[in-house]
Amino acid sequence: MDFVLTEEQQDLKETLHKYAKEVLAPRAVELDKENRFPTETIHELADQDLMGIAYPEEYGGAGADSICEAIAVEEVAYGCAATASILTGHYLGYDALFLAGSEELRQKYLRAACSGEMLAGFCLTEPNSGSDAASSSTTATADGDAYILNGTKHFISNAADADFLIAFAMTDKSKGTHGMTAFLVEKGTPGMSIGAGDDKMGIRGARTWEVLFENCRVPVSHIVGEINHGFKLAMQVIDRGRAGIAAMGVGIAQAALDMAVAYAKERVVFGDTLSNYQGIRWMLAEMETDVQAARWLTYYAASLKDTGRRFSKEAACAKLFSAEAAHRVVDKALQIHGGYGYMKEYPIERLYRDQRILEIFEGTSQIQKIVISGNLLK
Ligand code: COS
Repeated sequence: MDFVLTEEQQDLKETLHKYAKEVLAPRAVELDKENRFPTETIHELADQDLMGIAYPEEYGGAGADSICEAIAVEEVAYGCAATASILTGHYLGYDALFLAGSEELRQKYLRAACSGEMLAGFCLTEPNSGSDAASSSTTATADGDAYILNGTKHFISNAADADFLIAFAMTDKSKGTHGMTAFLVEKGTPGMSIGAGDDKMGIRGARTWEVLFENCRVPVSHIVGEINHGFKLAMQVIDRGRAGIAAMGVGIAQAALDMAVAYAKERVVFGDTLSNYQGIRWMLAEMETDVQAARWLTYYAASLKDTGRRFSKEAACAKLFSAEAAHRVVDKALQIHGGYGYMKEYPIERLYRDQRILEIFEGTSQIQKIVISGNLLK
């Protein structure tokens, strides 16, 4: 057990921290205003080997460990939460291929996704099926050497820009969680179309979309894993993704804390800087404690990703705590900024909006509590 980052992890952290501050943070303002997907930034992330940082080199990844992946997400989120969300959405999009894809699918799609030549998306949520993921009404019906998909997905990250989506559909509705299957659907497949884009409160550059399947024919060779094993696969992928959302929380919280410290040192009230008032100091101390606790829970959950054993509880603990810690930290940072914190010219206003999704996507905080308590009581 070692609480010190390795040299590789520390170097990565420093390099990306600089990139986040100098390049991503200025761009974040514009992405938020324009609700624009940052294609140029995604190419830069690929150039820095981040698109598949913790996946094996034989599949186009960088072969680093999952703590490096958490550090990458944390630092990207430090500069731009929307860009970090695109990155985690990409990992979530192709992770099923890594866990259960055929060698043919891995060689073609996993390799391209890890190296950044292709962008991926995870296509599970529907208008009437979010937390209750098994209540999906998208169907896949066998037809010779293919399955025909019909249904509507929504809130799908990266969808319009993705080269492929891993879509989940019911192959046997009567079997519930044992009747769902995962399919790889390539961009341009007849019958799949991208519907309306969402106008979100925060992480606005990380566009999400409606995806429509209308008699969309997907070859049997594009099934990921086994028929009717898609629900468990989706849950495994989401467990692994939750460590990434926790890392986003750490990055956003650290950014807000740094802004609060800088502001407290320069803002003068009643003849002294804010930093010399005990009320402000106590807030900063609580924020730092939240950031540290979230970071170590996150790195711990991330480290379990590499063990291959199930870590649903630890991932849910990290996601729950980090998302709520980020909420507390950003809220206090905004309070320290006073009226300026409420204004769009200060980035804290955007962080306040960006943070909020962490308590909702990849399982709400309430779902994390179901997972954690379920593990304690089984
Ligand atoms: N890893 C592996 N298997 C899992 C699993 C996981 N994380 N979670 C559930 N399973 C398995 C269970 O072991 C069970 O298997 P058996 O029937 O063989 O025993 C099966 O899947 C069904 O599990 P369960 O009965 O717990 O399913 P529920 O429908 O009750 O749902 C929750 C469980 C609520 C935990 C799940 O639906 C969930 O996480 N929902 C949130 C989904 C989400 O995050 N959506 C956001 C989309 S991505 S932005």
